[in-house]
Amino acid sequence: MNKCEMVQVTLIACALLAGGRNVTQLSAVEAPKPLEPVPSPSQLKWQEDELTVFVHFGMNTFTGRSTGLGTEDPNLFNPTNLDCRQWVRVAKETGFKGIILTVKHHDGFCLWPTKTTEHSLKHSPWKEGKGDVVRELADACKEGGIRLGIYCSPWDRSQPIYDTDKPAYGKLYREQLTELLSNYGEIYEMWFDGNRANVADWLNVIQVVRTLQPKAVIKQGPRVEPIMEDVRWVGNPEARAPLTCWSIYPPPENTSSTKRIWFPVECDIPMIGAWYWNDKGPRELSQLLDIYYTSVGRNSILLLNVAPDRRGLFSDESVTRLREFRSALDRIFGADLAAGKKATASNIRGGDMTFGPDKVLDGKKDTYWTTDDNVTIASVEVDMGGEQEFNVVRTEEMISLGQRVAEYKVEAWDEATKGWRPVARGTTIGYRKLDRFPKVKASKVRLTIVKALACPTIKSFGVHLDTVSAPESFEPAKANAEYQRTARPRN
Ligand code: FUL
Repeated sequence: MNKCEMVQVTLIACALLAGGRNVTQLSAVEAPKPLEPVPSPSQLKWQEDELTVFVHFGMNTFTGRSTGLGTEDPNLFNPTNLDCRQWVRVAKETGFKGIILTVKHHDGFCLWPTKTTEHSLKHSPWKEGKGDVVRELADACKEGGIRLGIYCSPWDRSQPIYDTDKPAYGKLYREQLTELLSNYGEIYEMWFDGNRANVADWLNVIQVVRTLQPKAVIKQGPRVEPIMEDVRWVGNPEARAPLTCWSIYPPPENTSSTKRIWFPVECDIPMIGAWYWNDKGPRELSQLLDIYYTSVGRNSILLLNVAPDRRGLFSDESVTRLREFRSALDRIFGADLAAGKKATASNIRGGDMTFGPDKVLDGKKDTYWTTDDNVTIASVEVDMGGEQEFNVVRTEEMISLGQRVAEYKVEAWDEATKGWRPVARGTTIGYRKLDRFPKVKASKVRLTIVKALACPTIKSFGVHLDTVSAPESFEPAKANAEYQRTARPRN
């Protein structure tokens, strides 16, 4: 049914209900107006990817350094069995939607036969200098239905002019980007690194991306004002988004008069390797799950680094771990105890079931429950039709209409006391908020929006049982932990 037909059906139903009385008052209920800022179509698609793979591969893979010097001999680059199709196959099979490759890291060694420098695989023994890793990955991605992203470090230690002639380096860098963004098909994310970036003519750098890849999202590298990028770094090495995570920037509680933009948070972390391959094994599954909860589960996305080994392949251990991760996520989120169950709400916009509470349980991404414009405190109650055990709730806003919720709580019905018992409370929701808590048994759950910038628009509410995460992960102190500056990354 299209929108027009839906309106007609609503009108007919209302007319029937009203028994023909006062027909002039009957009108289709208008959807809430978007609350600016809202995501661009590319930002929305990016957020919906949820999981993407970071591939740090290049000279460092062979030297064991995490930051190369720029003077390495190109002869060192010699993967024995490079197969980008394997990366893509594994990414696809395990539910990742994009791959971002370090086509040039700080050492300046280029993984494509660039015209801009001799410091590239043209002078390596791999495929007798005739290879092009970016081409191989681009082709594999196209074939496999995975989106391709590019990391090309602004900092380049192989260029003597890097510090001495910033504008000249800026020109060379823009030429590199022009090659990369013109010759390899659609790029979904241009990933800039802030580390010692040369910001000469940064506006022009951004302009190159906008012109050549208008649909790409740009990840902020160096912090240059005004902000022209689309996505920002989470700001810590643990892939731990803050509990209060606004995609609105500056956040609503900030009184700054700067125009607010949609500027969502990206979390990145190595699953294996210290970004680059280092002969150590991958993280434990329980750690990966914790990372998922603190990134995707806190209104962010996860860009998980899988370092290929010196053969140019994801190691067997990496592949196994990624498969375990996928099957754990399927086990936890594949079954939703609330799906399709009975829901009631304290307020329904205009009394129109187009915006009814059942919409949070229908599994559709274009329907939502919402309230009248003046109602910002409201609740939805789900009757699961019998007692269920659960330890996770999943709440999602319809972010195409803006991020609205500033505070919420979740309660479970306690049969013994015949009252509601709190199980989780939080501030922002955004694209997805996951709350873990010690297991409870209940037949009914209630989500209450306590504070919102405008009428809440809730796309989904799910109730899950996670039997895979480590038991301590459900303890409030761990489940709700914020990033501590003293915390050290594993690698
Ligand atoms: C950092 C770099 O310095 C690291 O080597 C790595 O590439 C990481 C993703 O970004 O800024």
